[in-house]
Amino acid sequence: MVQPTVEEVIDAVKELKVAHPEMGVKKIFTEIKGSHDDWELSEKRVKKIMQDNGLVNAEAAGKQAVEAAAARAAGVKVVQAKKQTSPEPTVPICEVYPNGNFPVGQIMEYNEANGWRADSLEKKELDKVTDEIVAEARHAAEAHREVRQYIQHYIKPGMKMTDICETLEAKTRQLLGGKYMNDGIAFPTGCSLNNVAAHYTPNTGDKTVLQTDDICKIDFGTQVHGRIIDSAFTFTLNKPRYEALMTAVREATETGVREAGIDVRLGDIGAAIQEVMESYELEVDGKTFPVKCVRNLNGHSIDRYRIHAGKSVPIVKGREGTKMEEGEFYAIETFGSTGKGYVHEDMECSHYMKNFDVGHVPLRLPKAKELLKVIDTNFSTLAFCRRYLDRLGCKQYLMGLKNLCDVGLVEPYPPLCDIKGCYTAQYEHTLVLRPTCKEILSRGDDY
Ligand SMILES: [Co+2]
Repeated sequence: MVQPTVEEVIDAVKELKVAHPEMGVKKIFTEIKGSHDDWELSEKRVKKIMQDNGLVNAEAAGKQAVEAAAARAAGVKVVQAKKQTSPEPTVPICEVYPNGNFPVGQIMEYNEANGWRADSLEKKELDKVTDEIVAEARHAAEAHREVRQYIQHYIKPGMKMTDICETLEAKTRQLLGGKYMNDGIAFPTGCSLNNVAAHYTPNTGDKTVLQTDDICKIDFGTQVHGRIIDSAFTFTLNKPRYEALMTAVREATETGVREAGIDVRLGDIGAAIQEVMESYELEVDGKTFPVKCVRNLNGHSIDRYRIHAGKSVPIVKGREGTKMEEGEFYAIETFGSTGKGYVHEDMECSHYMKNFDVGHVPLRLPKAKELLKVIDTNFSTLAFCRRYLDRLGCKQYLMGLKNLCDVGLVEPYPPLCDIKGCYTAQYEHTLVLRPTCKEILSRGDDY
């Protein structure tokens, strides 16, 4: 008989916990004795070692053991997780989840026709193959949740929009920074106000201040290795005034999220969204307005480093017969308006993005060449705004930028506005159509 070391006992316990996380002390002791008949070991000692090493709590110990075993198999040292700070998050997300087990989004089962996928062995195998990609998106999603809950507490009446955006972006950089393109920022922080539905972020020098009666769409993106989370909510300092409009849009987006699925026709999703959205009205300053879908805005498929990957998800009924497919990522976003329900480009442009498909274009203007190099290095095909160029130290770049737009290398995305005096709201989630289930990556306890 030999006396096993503490480490040997821990290893034996963990091995059992991997397969049977629910196993208690008594059973574990019996099992160990069974497989190590030369060990001189008492149940009391096993119990003590388990207690001392946090292996008693069945679920936690099981999960810990699974992670440790997986890490050992991969030759990785298990790193101690840091705790996120609150109410202001300051710890990089990768240090809170050092073993890469980022929080899973909300899981929704597919409807009847695809119900079989949840239990299909083949689909489960496929799920494992794509798990690494999904893990990157979950990493970005966790940053999104932390940043948005922080900014909601940070915003106070009288703040400049510039301050709100820069604080939000600095927080993303802190939580994702260092390793990823533009420090994990996927696109500029939208903070479109009132009749402006999308694509407004202040340019340098913009002194716009958030007013109590403003209704602001905070639309920002995070990304890890190009896996983008595109998610938005509506913010106001006067909730009672806009409650009905915000509820309409939140419910409309939820409808889109619920309807999305493999083989679902995009047009059918639009019809379902419209029905919910347009069942609401908003009474404001003694006048009643029907809530309309903004019919020329839509959700979209997302690909790596590509915010709009080609498929659009309409938010009104139509004839779009294209279907969603397995493995696709989608941003489901809806916009409600008390105006025309139609947006046009207006105001100074702040958003720009390199055209994903365009190849080499010869440039004559040295300023344009110089700027293109900055864009390729810092943003690649991710969207950026003028403030990002300013903070990189670019000077007098507007001519060069115009040239890049003129030759089609870069696309400008000006603010999108409904008629003056109206109000618009937006909610948006990013989801992935996994082989076995739908995962709402950006789901949080706020929306
Ligand atoms: Co979007």
